[in-house]
Amino acid sequence: MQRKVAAFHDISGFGRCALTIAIPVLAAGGIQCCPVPSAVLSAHTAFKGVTFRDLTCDIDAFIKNWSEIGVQLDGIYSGYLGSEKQMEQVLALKRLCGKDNSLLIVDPVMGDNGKAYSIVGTEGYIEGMRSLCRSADVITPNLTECALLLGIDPDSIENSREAVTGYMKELCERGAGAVVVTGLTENDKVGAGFYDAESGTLGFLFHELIPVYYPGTGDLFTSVLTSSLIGKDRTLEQAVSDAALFVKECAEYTKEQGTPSIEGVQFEKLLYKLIG
Ligand code: PXL
Repeated sequence: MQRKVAAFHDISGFGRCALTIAIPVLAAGGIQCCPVPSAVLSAHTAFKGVTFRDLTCDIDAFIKNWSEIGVQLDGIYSGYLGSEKQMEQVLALKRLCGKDNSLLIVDPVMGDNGKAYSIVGTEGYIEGMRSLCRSADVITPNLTECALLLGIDPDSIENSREAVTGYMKELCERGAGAVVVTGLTENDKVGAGFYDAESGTLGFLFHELIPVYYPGTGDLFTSVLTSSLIGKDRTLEQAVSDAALFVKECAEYTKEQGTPSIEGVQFEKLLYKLIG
């Protein structure tokens, strides 16, 4: 049976992030992606003057309708959320439409490079994301998001394997099933750490750093991870490896093509690598 995953993210018309990445990547992995648009923006928020329409008011009825028409999900994958209330709506979606063994994968999108995104207006938003992460099977914060979740000043978060192991274990103690920390650096390499509390699996994976910052690579990483875990029954370690490799290949290709970094990575011509 083909698997179904709800992708609860914004749709940003320009700039490659959120649903414009999740839908094609999950589809390439053979999954039926069912989008729940958290907000509609003209472009992602690194651009100037973007429009923003929050869709929180529509989502209770949206989920109620899915439950009435019998939508049964193998996974719920959340990313950029438009409001605190949406964190509860992600949980309601799992309760009402998730199969018994459905996976909740939460990318706690809140910031990058030591800075919170504009959507993170209040401590309530961060507290809501902490609470959502406590119910998740897998969370994929970058180091900035790790700091926000743990209440550490993002400027003093540490990048060492030892420190990141401690952060991952603490996030699992608070309730997450497994944690993948993205965007780590080590000797001119970039990579991720992963820890699964149930199996005790702990590891780090690094590869060559492509020296350009592209927005949306976190969304690409977690979309590939979700596609590998749910669509291909890969282990956490294999899924982290699939995701890291694909992001690296897309960044390398985009750098060769020389498109503006603010437009994100060109993943479209490489999607075929995710098929099968
Ligand atoms: O890539 C995360 C993301 C998702 N959605 C919107 C964003 C960003 C990052 O800037 O602006 C709207």
